[in-house]
Amino acid sequence: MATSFFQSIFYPSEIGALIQYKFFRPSPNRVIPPEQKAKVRCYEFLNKTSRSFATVIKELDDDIRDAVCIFYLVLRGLDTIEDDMSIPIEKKEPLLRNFCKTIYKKGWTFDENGPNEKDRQLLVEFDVVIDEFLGLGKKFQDVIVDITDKMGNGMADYAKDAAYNKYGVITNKDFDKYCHYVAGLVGIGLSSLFSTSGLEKPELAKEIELSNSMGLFLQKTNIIRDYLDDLLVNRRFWPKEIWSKYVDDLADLRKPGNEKKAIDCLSTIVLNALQHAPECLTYLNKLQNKSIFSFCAIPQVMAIATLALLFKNYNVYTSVVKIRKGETVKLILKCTNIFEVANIFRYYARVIIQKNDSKDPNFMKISVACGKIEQWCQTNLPDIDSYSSSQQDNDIMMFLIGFILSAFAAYLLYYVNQEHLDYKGRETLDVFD
Ligand code: D61
Ligand code: MG
Repeated sequence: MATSFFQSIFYPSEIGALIQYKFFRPSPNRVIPPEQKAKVRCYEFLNKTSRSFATVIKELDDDIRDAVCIFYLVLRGLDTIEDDMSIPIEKKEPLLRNFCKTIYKKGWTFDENGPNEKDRQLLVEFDVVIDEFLGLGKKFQDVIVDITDKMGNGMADYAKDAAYNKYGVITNKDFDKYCHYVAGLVGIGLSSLFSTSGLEKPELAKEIELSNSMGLFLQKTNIIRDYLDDLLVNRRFWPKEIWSKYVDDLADLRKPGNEKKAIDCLSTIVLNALQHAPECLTYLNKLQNKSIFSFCAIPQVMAIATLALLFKNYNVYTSVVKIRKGETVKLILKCTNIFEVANIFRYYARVIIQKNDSKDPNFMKISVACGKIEQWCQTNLPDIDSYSSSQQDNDIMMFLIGFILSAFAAYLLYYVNQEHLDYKGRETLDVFD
C-alpha cells in the first residue's frame, strides 16, 4: 500500500483513487459459510493463483460468480500442466487432452509438477475444484467441459509441434491460433456462461469472433509485456514472422546495438495487438448486466493502458513494465459504462499517437489503428464528447481530493511509526499487476 502511494505521489488523482478504492468502496460482503469447505478453498485458490482476475470475478453477480470462478480454476489447472517444462511430452499430451474428463473424477489430484511451478498447489488439491465443478448446474458444466476439451487439445498440438518447440510461434496466423486456444476460447466460454445464466441475451453466445478478440487482446498484451520473463525460461511467443524482419533470433532484440530494431519490432507487435481494440469495444457495447460489464471491461482497459505504456518503451527488453497501481485503481473505478470505457480507449489511443513518430516503419498503420478507435467512438457513441465533459467536474474533484490527501498521506507516511509500512514489497491491494 505504501509503495503504491509513493509511486503515485506526483499523480494526485491517483492518490484520490487509491484512497477511495481502499476505504470507500462498497464491499460485496459475501461470506461463504465456513462449513462449505471446498468452496472456501476454491476462493482461496482464486486469490492465490490469479494476479489479476480474482478482484473482478469476486464482484460478479451471485448467479454467475461461482461458475466463472470454477471455470477460471479449471483452466488455470490445465495451464499449470501446459506451462511446466519439466513434464515430458509423453506424459503431458494425454494429461492435456483428457483434462476435460479428469474434471469429472471425484478425488483426482496431481503432485507431479516441478517444485517451482507457481500454481502447483492448485493441482495438489484439485479435488476441491472438482467437487465444486460437480456442484454447478449442468448448463454451466457443459460449457466448461467443451472449452476445456478444445483448449487442452489445442495446447497439446502446440506442445508436441517440433517447429514450435524450436522457434516458438512462427507466423502471425499461428500467433492468432495459439492465442485463440489459450485466451480466445476463454472469451467464447464466458459469453456462453453469461447467456446461459440469463444475465445476458442468448445472442451473445453466438458472437464467437468478438468474444475471441476479447481474449486475443488480453493475451497478446501479456505476451508483449512478458518478453523478457518468457525468454529467460526459453519460451517464445512473439511470432517469428514479426521479429525475423529485424533480427535472426528473438533473443537478439535485447542485445546492445540493436536498440533501433528492438523499438521498431516492438511497434510491429503492439500494432498487431492494437488492431483488436475496436472489436473489444463492440463486444463491451453489447453487454447489459452491470457486474458482467465491469468484469469484462476492467481487464480490457488495463490492456490498452499497458499497450500505450509498452509502445516505444525500451524497458520491455530489460525489465517487466507495469502500470502504476494508482493508475490501475483509477481505471477500475471508472469502468462503469461504455462511455467511460470508450473514453479510456480513446485516451490511450491518443497517448500512442503522441509517441508515434514518422521515422517508425509502422507510422501510418499505427495512425490508422488509433484512428479506428476514434472512429468507433464517433460512430457508436455520437454523444461521447458531451458525456465526457459532464464527467470532467468529477475528475477535477478527484484531483483536488487527491492533492489534499496526498499531501496529508506524505506527511503521515513520513512521521508515523515506520514499522507499520510494508516495505517488503508484498502488496495488500489485490489488483492487476
Ligand atoms: C472477459 C473477461 C475476461 C476474459 C475475457 C473476456 C476473455 C479472455 C480471458 C479473460 C482470458 C485472458 C487470458 C489472459 C491471461 N493469460 C493467461 O492467463 C495465460 O494462460 C492462458 C490459459 C489459461 C487461461 C485461464 C483463464 C484466465 C482468465 C480467466 C479465465 C481463465 C476464466 C474466467 C475469467 C478469466 C498465461 O498464464 C500465465 C500464468 O500462468 O499466470 C499463459 O500461460 O500464457
Ligand atoms: Mg500457458
